Amino acid sequence: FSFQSAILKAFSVFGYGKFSCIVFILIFNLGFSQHKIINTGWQFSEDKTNWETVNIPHTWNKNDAFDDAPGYRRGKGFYKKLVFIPAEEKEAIQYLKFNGINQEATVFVNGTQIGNHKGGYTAFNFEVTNYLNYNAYNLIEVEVDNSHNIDIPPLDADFTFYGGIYRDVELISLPQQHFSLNDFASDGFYINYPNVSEEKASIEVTTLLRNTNSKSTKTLLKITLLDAQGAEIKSRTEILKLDGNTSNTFKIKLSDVYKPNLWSPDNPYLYKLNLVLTNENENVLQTKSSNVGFRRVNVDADKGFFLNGKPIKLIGVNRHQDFKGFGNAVPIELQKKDIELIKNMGTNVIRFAHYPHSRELYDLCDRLGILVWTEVPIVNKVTDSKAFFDVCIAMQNEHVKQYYNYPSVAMFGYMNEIFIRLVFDRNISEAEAANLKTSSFKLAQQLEDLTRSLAPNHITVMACHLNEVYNETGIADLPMLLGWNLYFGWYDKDIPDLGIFLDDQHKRFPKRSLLLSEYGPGADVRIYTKTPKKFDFSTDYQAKLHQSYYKQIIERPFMTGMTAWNFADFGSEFRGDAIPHVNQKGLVQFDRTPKEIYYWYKAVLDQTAPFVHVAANYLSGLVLTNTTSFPISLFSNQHNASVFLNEEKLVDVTFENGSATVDLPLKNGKNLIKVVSGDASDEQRIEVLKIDELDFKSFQRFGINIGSHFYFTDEAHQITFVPDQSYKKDWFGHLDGQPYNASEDKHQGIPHNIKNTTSEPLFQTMLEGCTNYKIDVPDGNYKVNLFFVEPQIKPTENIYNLAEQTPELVEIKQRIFDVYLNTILIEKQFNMANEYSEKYGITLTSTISVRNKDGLTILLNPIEGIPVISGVLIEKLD
Ligand code: GCB
Repeated sequence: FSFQSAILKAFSVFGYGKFSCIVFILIFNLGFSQHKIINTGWQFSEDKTNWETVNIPHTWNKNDAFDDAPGYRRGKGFYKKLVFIPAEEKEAIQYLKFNGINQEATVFVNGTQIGNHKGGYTAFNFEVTNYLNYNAYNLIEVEVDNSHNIDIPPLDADFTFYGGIYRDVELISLPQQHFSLNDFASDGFYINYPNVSEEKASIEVTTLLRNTNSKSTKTLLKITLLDAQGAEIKSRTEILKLDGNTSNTFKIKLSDVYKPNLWSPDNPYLYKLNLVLTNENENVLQTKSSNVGFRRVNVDADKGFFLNGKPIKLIGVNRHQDFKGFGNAVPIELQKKDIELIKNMGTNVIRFAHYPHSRELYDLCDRLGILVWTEVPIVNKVTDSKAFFDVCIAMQNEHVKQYYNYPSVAMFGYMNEIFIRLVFDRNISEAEAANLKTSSFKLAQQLEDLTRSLAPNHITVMACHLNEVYNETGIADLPMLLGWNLYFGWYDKDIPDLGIFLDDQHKRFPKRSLLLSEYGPGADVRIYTKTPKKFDFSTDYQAKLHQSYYKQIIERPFMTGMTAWNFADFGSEFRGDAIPHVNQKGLVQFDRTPKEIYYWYKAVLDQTAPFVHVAANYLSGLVLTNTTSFPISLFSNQHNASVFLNEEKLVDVTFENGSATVDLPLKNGKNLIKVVSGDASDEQRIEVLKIDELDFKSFQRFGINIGSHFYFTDEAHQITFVPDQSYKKDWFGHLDGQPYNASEDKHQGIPHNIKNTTSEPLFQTMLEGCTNYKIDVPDGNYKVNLFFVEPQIKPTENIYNLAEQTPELVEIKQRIFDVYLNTILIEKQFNMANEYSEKYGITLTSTISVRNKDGLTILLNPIEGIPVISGVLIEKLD
């Protein structure tokens, strides 16, 4: 009976949490392992001259990826830190482990380069034992580089490649015999489930045990399986002889578990596997543990996805890891909230796109019950070079091996839209195109083979964009499950074309299993309309598209499921939707505030408790012009509900596809909307301004979003701009002009990334060719703001706006006009392209006195080209 075995006993009786620190303090000298997280107090510099103190997670691009200047700093960043290594650790084997550095890292210890790693989203480590000084400070330096590098994927993608050390850095001390860290920075053991059924399940553990001593050494490995309550179910101890100076592989099988509690999204039952490595005298050398979830997954081309032999429709989201204000350096607790939000929405699957995310999140998916598709960032294009292929193969090895033991991980992927550049780059020659097809296929084949051989309990996946080239090249036949990223009703055709496409694919390729791996329109919560249209960025169009897509997928049993693009808005530097540098297809905003569509998904997916929701979150400040009612959506997982307006019962509604719409006779001022269904209820207060006449009696300011069919609630101007209309007497509207680039296919012509404003949707939509705009205000003094932007300056090319390339924008036409308010000249020879070198949000402000019941007329008098105008805001002065 030794002290060590007493400690070991304590472990098995009380679990590891309580005792680990005592154990660690008392027996470290005897060889116990230790992980230190060294995130604080790093020095960072962009030029090795000016240093600042930073903590990990860190990125140098969290601001410049969102500022007005195009691009973000892609280059080098230097980090350094002093770490004291005590004399007591002299016998230990030491590693530095980096959990995520984007995208290339070169590491130095005390001035000596110890290694280099390529790839920004997987962990790596280096053994540093021989480079450390004991009882002394040691200098760790990391040179990070996020420059474009043709040998590192992703070469190009619709997201920002923030540079920096953005996941934990660890210093690991190990005894001479330990779980190897040398197998692509995995944990040194892999859990397999050779068979899983309701009757029984088996576990096989492959361990890699390293012995750095030159002599062969006897060790004991105790493997214990505990149930969710911590009770021991199975245990096995093996005496293992470790050869000297090498890694030793052992396969150990536990006896079958009968009537296992199977893991699923509805029942995320987790067993726990503990591994305790001891020396001959039973002194603990190292302990490891892992979630165990008994689950079996497979796909059927006609019947969809199967979990534990039962069909399950996968409905969920894609996720990117960045967050407003943080870039990719997001505290892990904040990231975990994402997974909780996703679970609360009722989803059963996440696609971690387009790269492996933090491992803690996969652990949470195990616990909460969310199936996972995880992939490496080989996106848009490959480089046909050995160096690129080598990085890809190493990356997939790291990915599969590091994420292998999470039972939630069902699907391992390796490519996204790999032919998009081939299809959209204008200057790719035919020969280059042919070569790209061959090399991409070759790489895909290698990655497919590798993934299948490494991960026998998983499904291999890949995602394609809408193009025949995936079928022609045969690349689409490689994975076990093929994902299509489909944007019908956005980049392509119309919403109902989704089903037509899928049916056709299923007919043509009846043996393929399919998943809708991406879909969704951009949506800005400040934009809403009664008449949603493609590319208006309204939350209403978002609702329309998602609701229809859901129906179309549910109706098709052959579809394994769907993952919305994207869970949250995310940073994409070159892109501008209604917010610059942000892709706004999220179900929640960049700061994770839910958009209304989030609640609709909850209504159709989450059956855990009765749920109703009033989708009027953003309507406060609504301006009703000449109308008494406004349609408001209600979402619920119930059949029907009662609607109350200002404490009075209005109507009973029935929900279809999770949604119902009521026309609410809102009153001027505060309104309380309430929905009740059984025990569930929700209410929303909104403030409404009713304007039946432009008399400026109950209001002082009035704004029109000229050239637009949608409302825009603008924080900067503290007003909701109302949609435009053609002129009506005693009211307002345009007498001539057309919405600029109104045709649905012309969306790329809408100016993005407008500078000097946060009111993009006000500026982005405009009338072209309007010379005469009338607003019939009563006599009095007014301050008038007119809003303009020159839409032709510097169009940004965006390959994701697939429907159209815009050569006509290259020929910029001159546009000069005089601006009058009634008879007063406000701006002579207004020539925006001449005055501003960039797309600028321009406001012309002037006061005017309206007399003789003239009302207000905005006159744009063309001198050259066609005038444009984006909006007007009128304020009564007295
Ligand atoms: C896609 C890409 C994704 C983009 C998305 C979009 O197909 O896979 O990375 O962000 O489309 O929003 O255009």
